Amino acid sequence: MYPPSRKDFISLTLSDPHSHSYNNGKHRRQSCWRKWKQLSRLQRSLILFLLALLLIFGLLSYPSITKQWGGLPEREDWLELNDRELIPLGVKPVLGPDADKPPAPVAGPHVGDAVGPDPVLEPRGPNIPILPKPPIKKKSFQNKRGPPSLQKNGSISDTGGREKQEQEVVEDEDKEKKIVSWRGAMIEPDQATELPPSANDKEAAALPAKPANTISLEVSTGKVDRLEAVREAFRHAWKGYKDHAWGHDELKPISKSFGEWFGLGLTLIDSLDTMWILGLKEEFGEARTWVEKELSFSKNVDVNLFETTIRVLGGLLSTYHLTGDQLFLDKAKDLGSRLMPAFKTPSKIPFSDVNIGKGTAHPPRWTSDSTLAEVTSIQLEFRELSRITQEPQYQDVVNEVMKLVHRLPGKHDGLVPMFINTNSGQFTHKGVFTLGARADSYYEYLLKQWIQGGKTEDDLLEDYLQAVEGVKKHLVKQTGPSGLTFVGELSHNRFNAKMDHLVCFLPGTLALGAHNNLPGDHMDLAVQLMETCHQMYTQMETGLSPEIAHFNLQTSDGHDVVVKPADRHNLLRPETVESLFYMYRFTKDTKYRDWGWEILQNFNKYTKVPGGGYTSINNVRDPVNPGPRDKMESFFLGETLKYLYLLFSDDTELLSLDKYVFNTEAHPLPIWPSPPK
Ligand code: DMJ
Repeated sequence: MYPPSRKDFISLTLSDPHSHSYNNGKHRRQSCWRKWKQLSRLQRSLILFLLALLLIFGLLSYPSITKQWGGLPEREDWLELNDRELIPLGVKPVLGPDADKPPAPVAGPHVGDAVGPDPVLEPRGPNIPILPKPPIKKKSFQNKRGPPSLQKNGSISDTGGREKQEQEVVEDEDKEKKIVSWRGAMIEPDQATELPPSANDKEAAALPAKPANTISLEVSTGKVDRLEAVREAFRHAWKGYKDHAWGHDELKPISKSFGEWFGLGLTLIDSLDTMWILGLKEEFGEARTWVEKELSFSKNVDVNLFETTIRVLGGLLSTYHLTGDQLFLDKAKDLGSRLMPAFKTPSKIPFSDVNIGKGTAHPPRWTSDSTLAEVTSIQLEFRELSRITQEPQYQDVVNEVMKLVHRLPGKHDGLVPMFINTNSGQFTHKGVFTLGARADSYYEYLLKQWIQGGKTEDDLLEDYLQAVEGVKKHLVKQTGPSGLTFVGELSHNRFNAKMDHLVCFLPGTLALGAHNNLPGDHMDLAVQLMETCHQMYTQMETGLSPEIAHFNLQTSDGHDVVVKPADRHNLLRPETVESLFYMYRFTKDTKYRDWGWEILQNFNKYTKVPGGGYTSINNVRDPVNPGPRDKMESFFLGETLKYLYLLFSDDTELLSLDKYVFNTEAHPLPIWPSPPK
């Protein structure tokens, strides 16, 4: 049930059916006065005192109440709110003499004739957040990575040379309300994001602002060492983490502080295998020392089963496989056993949260449901833990979940609802189907478990194939203006042309399936969706994708992609570069590399923080003031930079997709050898 809207609330308060006539009002006022006079002086003083108190509280709380009202749609963003204001693509910031004029009307299904002023254009404080990058300290790099089988001599670079001078984000935007998004994207209110002005700031402020699309990006493979550019980005991110958040979960790069989620050094563990793959030995060495000396799971803390499994358990297992270092396996075993209480539920569908110190587990405070993607995307890691330790209990509990979901009624041509109840083991909130938040990695893990296990588990394959058919039948549509293929959502038989950036994992997964001999039309769909995910970046003024895009189904002229104000943020997510990596590996079409290269450059331009770290931003439509959010998600190092590196690497034996399967946090796990016949 939605909370009442501000309009409803006001009309409820003001409209009293018994007070419409003037006379009635007059009589009521007179009788009120008589009653007031009958009260004792003490009673009257008390009432007046209370009224004064109420007035003061009302005045004090007014700004926060209005802010909360403003924030309601964001909190509900997966729940299909259709009344948000939309920003059509192509409406660019108007600078210069036309700045005062309203933007031209834009046609499209979500935008009426009279489009109000673009919220992006609202006046803000001083702009120009971009500064020239300080000179880069060149580091010598030893090209050795991975276990002996992965270590190669010789150049792994595309080319020599250096990246063009980058520019960085240094200034904060207006602060936004707290919203909760998905998968590690707990978006907090911006904190202390303003940096002290420096001489450089002043210099930069004098520069004219350039929208992203006027800056020519270096897309040729001939001039730039793209692999070194990824390493440089990683070193920069790591420097911020090391200087200000060492051993903590996440860096807040603007305020030069840290955020704690589970208190497990999330960024450090998520980054371990990336450092190994990128050949950053020094950084890897210091992180290993921290794992050895400081990392302890014996602490009274509630962790989210899914997030801890994909990031920490997955990170430890993958690092163990790459390095052969027993330390990481010991830590993985310790953590795995501490997560097991989550599965002690009446239905065997695990609870979302576990206290790894106390050995207790519970669902979220407000429900006994678990999220479907969460309970079905921990299998690769638990199954691998069992294989490597020869202790079957981990595999048993997660296989049980898959078996239950496999035979559960309530699917729609293979599509699953977003929630499942831990008591009854039944789907709840039925009728809403998405490939985005809360369901995404269910589909990904069907295919990947099948591949991990040597393509023998038929139920997994059957569910995957059926789901892809369901996606094609119910969720895939084309935009009116240019025929872009996208995956929308279904809500009680009503189609919603909305696609989360999270869905951009799908081209990669479909391509992986086709590579494993699944139907060829999966690859056709992958190619089309990859194009759409690319467009979600290129059609934005910063060249970075919003968190959610809406698509125009009308066969009129107009824009294909529409972004609502609440969805304009970018959290440094990996899904598009992940899919670009798969697409390049399987097609060798260099356009995919060029697309990834553009994304890296735009991350450098709009999200790189001087001194160290990258930050999520508030507004991909505003290249002048993208609005740093002061948070670097662990998956930026764990996934985004890793996939970019693998995309640019010519070494296809570096994590061959016939030998490894990547978990949903980009941690490679081995495909199991087939049992001897
Ligand atoms: C990561 O934690 C994983 O990729 C997950 O599957 C989805 N969300 C984030 C990245 O966007």
